[in-house]
Amino acid sequence: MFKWKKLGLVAGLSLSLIAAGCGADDTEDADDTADNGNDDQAETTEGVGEEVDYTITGIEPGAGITQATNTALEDYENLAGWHHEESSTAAMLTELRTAIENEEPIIVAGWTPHHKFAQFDLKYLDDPMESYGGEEYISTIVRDGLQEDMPEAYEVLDRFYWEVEDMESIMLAGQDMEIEEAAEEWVAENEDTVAEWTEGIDSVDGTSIELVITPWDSERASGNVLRMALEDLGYDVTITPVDPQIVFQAIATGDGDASPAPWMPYTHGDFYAEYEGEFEDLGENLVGAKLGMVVPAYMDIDSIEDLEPAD
Ligand code: PBE
Repeated sequence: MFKWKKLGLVAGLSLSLIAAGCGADDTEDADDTADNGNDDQAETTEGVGEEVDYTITGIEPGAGITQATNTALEDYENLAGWHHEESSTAAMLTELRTAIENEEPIIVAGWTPHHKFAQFDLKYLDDPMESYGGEEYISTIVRDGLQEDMPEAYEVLDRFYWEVEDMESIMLAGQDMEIEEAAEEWVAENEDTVAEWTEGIDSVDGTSIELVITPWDSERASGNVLRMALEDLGYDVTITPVDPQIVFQAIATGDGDASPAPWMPYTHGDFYAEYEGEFEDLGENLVGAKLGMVVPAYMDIDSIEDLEPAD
């Protein structure tokens, strides 16, 4: 369908414009028109789609962004016949790095905050259908009753708030060391910020608290920073990484005490809705998060809408 729209535009160009230098493309488009788009040999060869084998390189099946990418494949008619390769964040990052080293095209499921934006020159493709939502925030949720049971921890969790750059700096440092260590360094260098979360709150005597996170570096960063803030007050902190859906289940059932991991309102919105009313939402701990299709900046494509269908 998209192809016909494009051909229509080409046909609408004035002859003088065509004569002025769109020659090479027009020859191929003319061929496509002539064979009704049914001939394999007449496919355009310079399209980004063909170059990336009509594939979006994705991550873990349980991630919110994996759902969003599947939604995009349904929302955009021009992605007909495209394939979403689900794998793991590590595999996606390896493929991204390899592509960039060879200056090859690649389209990945990507998100902010993430260190890949500090390491590589990347851009988000426009998403006019908003298949990936818009701007996201990350929320802190706690189990019902936490305020009564652990008022000191509740207060820290309620105050916990930081910036995209903070989280990203830990993720980046975590490339060369354990993320726990990177978080410890960040805490040492940002005492004032951490003090805003803990100042004036009474200490406790080894009370156990369980933080539930998702298994990505972004939440390993926030989880470990929170762990240190709570340990500073005398808590004995356990961090449990699980899939996004299980985060909500754990907090709703009280198996876990608190989580700084929900990406909202879109990424984990379905899971949130499933357990809504069974946990307490303490609001944003970070704003300016984002998801989408991400490509190296050298690629000559700006919108998901401009990708060509595979069939
Ligand atoms: N992420 C990172 C997760 C949440 C944090 C964007 C990969 C997800 O898609 O669920």
